[in-house]
Amino acid sequence: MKIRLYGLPGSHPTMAVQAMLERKGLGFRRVDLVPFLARAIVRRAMRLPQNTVPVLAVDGRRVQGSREIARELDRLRPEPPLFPTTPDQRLKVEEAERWGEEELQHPIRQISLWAMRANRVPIRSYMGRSVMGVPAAVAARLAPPFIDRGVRVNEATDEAVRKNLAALDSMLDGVEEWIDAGVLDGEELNAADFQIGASVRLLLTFQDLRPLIEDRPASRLARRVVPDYRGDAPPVFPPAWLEPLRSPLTAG
Ligand SMILES: N[C@@H](CCC(=O)N[C@@H](CS)C(=O)NCC(=O)O)C(=O)O
Repeated sequence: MKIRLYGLPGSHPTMAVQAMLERKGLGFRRVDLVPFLARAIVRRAMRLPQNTVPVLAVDGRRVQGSREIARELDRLRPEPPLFPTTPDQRLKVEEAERWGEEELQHPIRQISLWAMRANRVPIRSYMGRSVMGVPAAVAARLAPPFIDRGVRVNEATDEAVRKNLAALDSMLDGVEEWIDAGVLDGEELNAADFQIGASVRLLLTFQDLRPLIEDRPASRLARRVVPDYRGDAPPVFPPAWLEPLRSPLTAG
């Protein structure tokens, strides 16, 4: 079986799928596309309905979207399972996974894109050796206009990012309620752990966010899901935007 994972440098849903593939012990090759060009490649060349990554190709057959791919991986290799077998428990994991994809993933995408536009230097650190055959050092130099477009398309405005950072504490509280309830961070990692953990793990690559969240159970889960996440960004967010994370009880 030949498996390829198409992604983007730094992409958290791509990392969620990568971690699931590794957990399943499935051999694969990761191919990172050029940001923004990926849209045309995925939509036109691959003829997929959405213009986003991750895309998994299994012997040439393509599956798009982190949630769809999780189900495909369970079909391809049932053990260890990504979803619980009891219907009641499965529903809970599916709800957490849905929230991770629909509610958590995008604010974190906006935060990351905003940070990459504010300081281009760390872009290189999020890349592997090459991006679509272009050496990473060159790809990093070419990246800024693509990042700018990503910022526009994803509406990663100052206002949105400030709002997302203010909401982060309560989002992580929600993750921790699921951990307490045994839906997340159980003995066996499930699809929701990967979906949510990879997103929180991306936040931990930002030096100014890291000390504010790293001791939280949600961050411990994130490191369990993805022990090593490529990328490291120096402080970039205006201190006032981080205030709600420093003193969550007085924020608002
Ligand atoms: N929510 C979907 C979509 C993920 C998504 O939006 N991926 C971003 C990268 S994190 C993307 O492909 N963006 C296209 C681009 O920036 O050109 C999933 O989990 O698969």
